[in-house]
Amino acid sequence: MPDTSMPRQADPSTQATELDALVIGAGFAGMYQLLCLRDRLGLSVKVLEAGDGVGGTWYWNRYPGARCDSESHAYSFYFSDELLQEWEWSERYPQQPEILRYLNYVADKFDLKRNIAFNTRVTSARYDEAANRWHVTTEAGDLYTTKFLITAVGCLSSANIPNIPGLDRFAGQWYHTGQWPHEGVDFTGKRVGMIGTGSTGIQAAPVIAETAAHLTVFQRTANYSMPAQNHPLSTEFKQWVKENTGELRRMMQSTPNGHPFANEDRSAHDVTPEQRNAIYEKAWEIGGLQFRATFRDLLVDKSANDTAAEFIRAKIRQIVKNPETAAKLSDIDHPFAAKRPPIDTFYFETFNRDNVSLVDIRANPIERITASGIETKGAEYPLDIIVFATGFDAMTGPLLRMDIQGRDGLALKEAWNAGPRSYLGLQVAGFPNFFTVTGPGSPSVLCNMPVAIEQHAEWIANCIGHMREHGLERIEAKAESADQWVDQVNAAANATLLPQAKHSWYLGANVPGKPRVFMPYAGGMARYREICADVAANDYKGFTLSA
Ligand code: N01
Repeated sequence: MPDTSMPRQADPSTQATELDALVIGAGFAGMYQLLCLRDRLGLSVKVLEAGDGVGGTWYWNRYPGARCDSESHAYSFYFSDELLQEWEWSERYPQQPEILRYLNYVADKFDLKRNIAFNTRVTSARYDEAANRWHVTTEAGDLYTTKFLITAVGCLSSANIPNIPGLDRFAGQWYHTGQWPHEGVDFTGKRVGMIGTGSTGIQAAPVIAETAAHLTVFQRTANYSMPAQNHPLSTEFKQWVKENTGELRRMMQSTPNGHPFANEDRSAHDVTPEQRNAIYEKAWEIGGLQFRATFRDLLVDKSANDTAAEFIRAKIRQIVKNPETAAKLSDIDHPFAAKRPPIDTFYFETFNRDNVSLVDIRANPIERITASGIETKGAEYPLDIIVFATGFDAMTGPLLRMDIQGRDGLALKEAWNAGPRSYLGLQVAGFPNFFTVTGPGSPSVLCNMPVAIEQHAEWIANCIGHMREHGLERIEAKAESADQWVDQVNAAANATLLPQAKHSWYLGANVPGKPRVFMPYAGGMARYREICADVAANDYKGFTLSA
């Protein structure tokens, strides 16, 4: 269960470690940022990582069924041809243990671990203007000072555990999927309650149901999901990937979502209903996120979107045998893909099992947790284990849980009290020499993450390289550039149906009290890449650089 102990205070006599760059987090982002800064620029770099191994999201999210929804050959680093030739994925969608093995392989191959301090959680970072240095403190009281501070803390790493009255009195076990015990959880013969039906809950339910005596799924918002159609990869496919890495890289860098497939250039209204149905049927058979790419207007035209939404609702009603359960599962209140679309392996089929039931907590909300289970309006559910698949305080949560203070003691929490304001999702005005890899305002979670991460880490390294070449010591986003960028982020979101999902974590709507701001940049990764390149080519316009 989560550790809620207080951080220790820094001992003022502790000697600070001096660095050129300090990176927080050792997932995909922190590892590659380290490599770029250490091996390409020759900087002294340290990565501080709270876990006892590399992996970031894949280190923490060990829940049953955890699997990536990008295809394995795309969910890879593309910076090293040698690595691409060496590594072979076993399945179309890689499972968490395989991704963790991959990241350890990368860390060992590039000798990254020697510059990573594990079990080291950063608690605060303060900018000292006179010295142009950041002072970073860890939970254990270690001190670092660094010229550049780079967060690579992930977008989905701050667990959202709902404040349901009575949880402290629950006599059974409870877990959040994003803080899953390394030794696993034995569900055999247990009555399990799972709250949450996002990508995580949808992946976990079928696996938990295999061993639990009974699984009760507590659903607040019904969700779309498409079959992953996962399968082992053939030798021929693995060979094809190795022979086509250049083309795959080019494609992923030129598509809006960073996947190696393009959106079809046709409207859902260009075809007859029969043709459309056949297209959806084929995409359903292929499985995965390609379903979203069947027509170019699914995310921008509600009537086009309705055709996909209704196809999936009909599939749910077809798969789920109990009509009442099918009705609850298909009563979806938002456009298809306006929330991140989950992909699953037999999620809806799971509700045909005798040991699985669904509770609609929109109609009958959870009132409390008792010593013996969950009480909703009008019913009691005795449980041995509660699984919170309730998601994350996304994008801003991992940054704001650290005490980050920029120029004149400005706290990031204060700067962002009405929602995140960042230039390109890379830098915040008032926080010199501070970069956020895949920060709010960048495409990040709307993109295949390794593609977004490689672009950010390289951009940041190139920027620091440029500063060194030109004798520049400080870079800071201008406030007006951040304001204009926030307007562009809002405009990009408003040109789509994405803001119509009222309960989405893209909007911060899943965390009570969080400002409702659409956080990721929805203008597409390819467009964003061009904007960032243009900024760099024009003397880092929008930033103030000084010697
Ligand atoms: O989290 P979520 P997630 N009472 O926020 C419910 C990535 N990911 O961990 O919709 C009751 O999507 C909440 O209900 P509602 C991926 O980007 C990727 O599932 O707010 N219920 C919702 O049903 C994904 O989008 C992969 O009404 C509460 C659920 O909990 C992101 O992570 C796999 C509640 C949370 O869904 C997050 O996914 C897994 C409350 N108080 C995750 N609070 C792959 O690569 C929340 N909920 C495949």
